[in-house]
Amino acid sequence: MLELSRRHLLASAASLTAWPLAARAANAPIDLNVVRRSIEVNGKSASKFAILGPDGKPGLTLQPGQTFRVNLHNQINEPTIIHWHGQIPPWQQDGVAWADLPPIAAGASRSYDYQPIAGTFWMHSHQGMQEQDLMAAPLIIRNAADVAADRQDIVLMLHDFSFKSPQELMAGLTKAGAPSGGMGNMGGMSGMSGMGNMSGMSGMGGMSMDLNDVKFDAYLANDRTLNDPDVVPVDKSGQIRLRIINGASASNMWIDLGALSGTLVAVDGVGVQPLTGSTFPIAIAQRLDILLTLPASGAFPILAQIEGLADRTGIILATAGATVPRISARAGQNAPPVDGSLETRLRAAGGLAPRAATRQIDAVLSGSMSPFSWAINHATWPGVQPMMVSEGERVEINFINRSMMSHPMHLHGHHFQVVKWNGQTLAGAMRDTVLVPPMARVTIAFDADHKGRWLLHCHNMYHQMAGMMTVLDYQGVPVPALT
Ligand SMILES: [Cu+2]
Repeated sequence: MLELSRRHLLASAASLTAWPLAARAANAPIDLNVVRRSIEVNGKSASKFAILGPDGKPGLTLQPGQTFRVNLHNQINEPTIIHWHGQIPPWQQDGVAWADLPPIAAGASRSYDYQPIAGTFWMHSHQGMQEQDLMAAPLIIRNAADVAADRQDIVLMLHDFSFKSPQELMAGLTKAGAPSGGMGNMGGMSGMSGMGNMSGMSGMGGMSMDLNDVKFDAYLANDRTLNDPDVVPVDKSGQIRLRIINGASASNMWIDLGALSGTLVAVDGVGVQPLTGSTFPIAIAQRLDILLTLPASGAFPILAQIEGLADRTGIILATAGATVPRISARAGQNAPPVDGSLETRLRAAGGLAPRAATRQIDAVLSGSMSPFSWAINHATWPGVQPMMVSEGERVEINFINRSMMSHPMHLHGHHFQVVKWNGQTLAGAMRDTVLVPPMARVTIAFDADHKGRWLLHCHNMYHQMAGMMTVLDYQGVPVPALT
């Protein structure tokens, strides 16, 4: 067995039982490279980042039984660190820099070695605002069932894109009242998209709901726009597992399967009870695994439209010889805000064991667009009071959103269950990121069984940068000071 080449194993792929053995035998470290690259978007070139796998393409796919044994090489001229979003490594390997655990210096490398969790995950920079400059990529961990299924795996990685630097975009937001590049769509539901739209969506105490912070130049699906989309070859009547990742820094979206109907089987890499549909919301940093059965031959656009806007992106699945339609990057009308319509219908495939919470923690989400300031429990990073838990506890965090914007809240190092939504009790999805709508109250529960220090933050990168981040600490774990 030890002598068998990987090629040989793949050739005898029918011998599925060989996988775990192969993993134990081989599993040499895998090289991941953080690089600067030039990318062409709508005919214009831009210098952005990428995380390249051993095949030279963005992202990494591990086969069943493979350990996450990675040598991460920083090949850019500034420090970086990559977070394995949704995975649960030892906390020191989580891809977050601390006072005594600095980021990876330019030209340096760092090694990682942990048992990965199967599913659709992703990886992105947790350093500065590099994530907005496309330092984000798929991290797919396949399991034995994926290998056994006669099903094509297709990854749809979504991004929001600007030719401007994230620093310029952030400056546009923090300069009070500045119209440049920032202060986008306030309301968005009125049919007028773009800057300074203050109408629509009132009815919440006369206040207006804020949707899009930043006005982007384009939205990418697998690094391309609908003007030159990724056309993925598929089989006639093919079976597909679509792995959708919202890697955008500040854009919630709606997935539109068009004429197809899909079965949602997992969110954030974790199984849910199957749910059939053709449109699904996906908040920043979330993932959707959707099973598709193609009717026969043809071309099948899979689109993602930005909430509050007409802008959209997507890929096209096409059987051999099918005519690929040209699809406008603007839809006929603006998309509604991403809301709880999916979340409240989701049920975990295997949720937490029934148990009363032994610790309740409130997390008040507050802030505004003008001045641009966002906080958790009225504190901004790093001037925060750590949330403390003890190993073995059942913890509930109550997100209480007192702002007019939704916040995709991400907890590192745990999968939590959505158990309450505006007072309604749920046996909801297991997730790592939940969208808390404006003025909503959402409760998540998790078992405190991964000792360490873990970030809890809004995954809207501009909110996070404005300070909407805190930390969950376990009693008895020695941790560095926050500043
Ligand atoms: Cu936020």
